[in-house]
Amino acid sequence: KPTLGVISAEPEPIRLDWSATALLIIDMQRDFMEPGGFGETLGNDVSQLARAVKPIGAVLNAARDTGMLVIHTREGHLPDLSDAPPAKVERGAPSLRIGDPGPMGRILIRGEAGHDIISALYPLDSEVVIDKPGKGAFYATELNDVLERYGIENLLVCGVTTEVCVNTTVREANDRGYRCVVISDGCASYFPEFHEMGLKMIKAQGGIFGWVATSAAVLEAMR
Ligand code: TIU
Repeated sequence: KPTLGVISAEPEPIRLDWSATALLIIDMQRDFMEPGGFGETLGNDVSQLARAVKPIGAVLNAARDTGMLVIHTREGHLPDLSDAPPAKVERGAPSLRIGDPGPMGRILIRGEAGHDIISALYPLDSEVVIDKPGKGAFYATELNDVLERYGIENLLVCGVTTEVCVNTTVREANDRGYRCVVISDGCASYFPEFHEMGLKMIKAQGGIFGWVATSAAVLEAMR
């Protein structure tokens, strides 16, 4: 396996040292992905997210084959909601709010079925799982410590949703000095136009927050 790869990305190709690169999979949780989950109770069309599962699975398999560090995140809160600010809990859901009982357990609460990652992308015991109370994966988590411990400089980022948790995480990562390559077909949004613009915002102005590449381009570079 090569130690260096060049990804055909936008706005320009990027050369990565795979030993300093991690795959970061954002919030592929049942509450966001599956009918009956939190995302759908907010009135969203969860079928829009399903298309990201296969591309993520392909890159995940390649990352596992090469021994790349794999990190999964989950958005959620402690059962007592002590890490859920009222400003967040009050938002969004007229019928079901964070912590309320839902069809897959309490909404966005750690340990509940709906909070867990979908079976198709389920983490291996050897992989890192980061539980985050916010949209960004760095806020109030150990993510930066993990990345420093493994000598990570570059992130392949995918997951849901493009304009919310993926964008927030990529913006935070960019400020912290990580090069982010966002996998375009490995991200999705309930709103197709937000997905498209969310990717454009990252790669505009010479890649102001990072790079964007297809899963096929990432897989080609990893071969
Ligand atoms: N993971 C993530 O993006 N959390 C959200 O709440 N996204 C929405 O688009 N609602």
